[in-house]
Amino acid sequence: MKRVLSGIQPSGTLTIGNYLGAMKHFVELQDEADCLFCIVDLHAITVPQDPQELRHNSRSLAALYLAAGIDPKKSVLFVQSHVPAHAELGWILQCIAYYGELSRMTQFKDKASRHEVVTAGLFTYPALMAADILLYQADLVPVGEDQKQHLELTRDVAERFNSRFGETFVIPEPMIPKVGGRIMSLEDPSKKMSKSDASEGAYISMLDDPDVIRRKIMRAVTDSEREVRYDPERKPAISNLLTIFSLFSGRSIEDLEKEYHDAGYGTFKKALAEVVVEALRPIQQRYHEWMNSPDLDRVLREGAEKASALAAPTIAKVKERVGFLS
Ligand code: ATP
Ligand code: LTN
Repeated sequence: MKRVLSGIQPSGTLTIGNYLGAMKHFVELQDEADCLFCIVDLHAITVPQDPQELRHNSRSLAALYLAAGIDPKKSVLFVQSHVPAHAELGWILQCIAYYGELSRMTQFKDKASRHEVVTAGLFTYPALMAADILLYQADLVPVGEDQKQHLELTRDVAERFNSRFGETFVIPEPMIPKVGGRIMSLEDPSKKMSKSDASEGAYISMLDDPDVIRRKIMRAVTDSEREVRYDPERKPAISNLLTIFSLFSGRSIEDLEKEYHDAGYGTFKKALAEVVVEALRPIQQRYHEWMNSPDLDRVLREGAEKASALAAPTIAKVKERVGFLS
């Protein structure tokens, strides 16, 4: 069986972009692969986080994973900081990764331009992400399109380590959905939908109330011309809404184009809002059940134990290979 690992930052409430680009696929993969899913709190602190809020966001993300369908009997769900080997391997890989290659990361350049203080951790972030993946010898990493460059770096660092110290790491492959790998902002279809966007109207959170979802969709920007047609070049906003509609309803884009071509944007958006509201309703309900259950903390405790045991042989081998005293 293939080993799968992915991570999400507890840096705010997940958007439907995170869900359609990543989490939905995690749930599907559980039946065919040996999966680990991580709440990457060490990554979250690369930008300032309020301690109280970070604790809440980490629990909340765990509850969302479970509510979306991650089954702790099939997958290992854990918090990154509960397994110290991530930080240990992260440091070692910082000493393998080059300054030059880290400087080329577009996520770093983008985040650095948006924050007043730029920490050293934000810069070396990709080396820690490489550690998350390589520690478990993952074959496949399901992520949204924005993570492609980080995955390439992970592969380069793993190959460099292997050629310098001998075969140690499996070289992982990214797994990026053909449709939904990059859900765009509702206010600016040239930008990706992001949970840390300054404007709430840009994204739909997984926990938004039905009325908020309806309002955000009705206010979403559209394109010139009136027809509902999939054309990402000329009609990026409507194409993004069609993608969201298709992924939540399971209907093909062609089918939706046929039904809504001449219906007008208003009718199309109303139907889309109902599809999103109904798709999120059961997830939101299970989310609140998990948040109020002591089982949530038990799942994370057990997840940390399982992940630590899986990480132990790799971190031991790495330390031996680089020449640390045992
Ligand atoms: P932040 O805005 O706080 O940096 P984010 O919204 O980009 O965060 P992450 O925690 O960094 O979210 O990402 C979790 C997963 O969701 C990753 O696999 C990422 O590629 C995916 N993802 C994020 N945004 C989108 C999007 N707009 N469309 C599809 N997938 C996405
Ligand atoms: N960098 C990713 C989050 C992340 C991740 C990982 C994804 C951290 N570690 C390991 C896949 C595998 C992000 O910003 N979305």
